[in-house]
Amino acid sequence: MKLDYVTIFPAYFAPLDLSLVGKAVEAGILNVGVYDLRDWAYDVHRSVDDTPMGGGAGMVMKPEPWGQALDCLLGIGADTDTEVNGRTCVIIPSPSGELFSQSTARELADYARLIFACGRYEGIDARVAQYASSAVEVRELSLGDYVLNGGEVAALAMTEAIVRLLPGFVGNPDSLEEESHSESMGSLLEYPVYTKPASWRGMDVPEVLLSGHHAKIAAWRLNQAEELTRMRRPDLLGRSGDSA
Ligand code: JET
Repeated sequence: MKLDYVTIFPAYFAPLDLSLVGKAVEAGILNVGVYDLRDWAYDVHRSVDDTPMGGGAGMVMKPEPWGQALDCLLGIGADTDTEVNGRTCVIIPSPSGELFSQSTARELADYARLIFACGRYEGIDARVAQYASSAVEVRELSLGDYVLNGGEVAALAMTEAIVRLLPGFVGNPDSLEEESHSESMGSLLEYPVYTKPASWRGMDVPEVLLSGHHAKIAAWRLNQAEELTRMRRPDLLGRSGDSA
């Protein structure tokens, strides 16, 4: 998979060299490119923003640098073979996007190439998404109902959710199966987990976990997961397994 990030703050993506993404790059299953939008801003001040048409507060990202950046990354108008075999999706993190979820991560893990367009200020001129969607799939995606200063942190979060699903990634394949929001857990949150010591600062690990009785342990975990979900995320109950 190829992951590209277009941003006015390339330094935000330094963490990609660490952790799981860095390991995936080393393992050769991932290729990462970080691009400074200003490299495609050709006026003297290399400006990327302008006042909103129709008035209002704040600034809007100009379409021209984004158009140049996308043409370049998608190989439009060039005699190069930069188009990757398989599907490409341009992802625009946005508080106005559709909600990003585990099922979105699973869908995106099947693409050959993802291009994250990280907006700032009041957003990117709406014609940019319209233009890109004539060439490739475009998805505006939101992490949740809150506002960030730009798409960078959201792009990193989505990246981590997607990359850990790539084949040949996480060491223990079972660890992907039982966690919250995975298929096999339905739409339940993960049950509480414990490790040694059996007693710590006056608190004991639930006795059933020391019993070695696998059926009882499974029943206890399911009950805990249901209880936790009822308390913290009642919105998840009564949903089918693939929606979380
Ligand atoms: C976000 C993502 O805040 C979030 O995304 C970053 C952001 C901030 C400001 C503007 C912006 O523009 C996007 C755009 O899309 C067409 O113009 C993006 C909150 N939850 N998830």
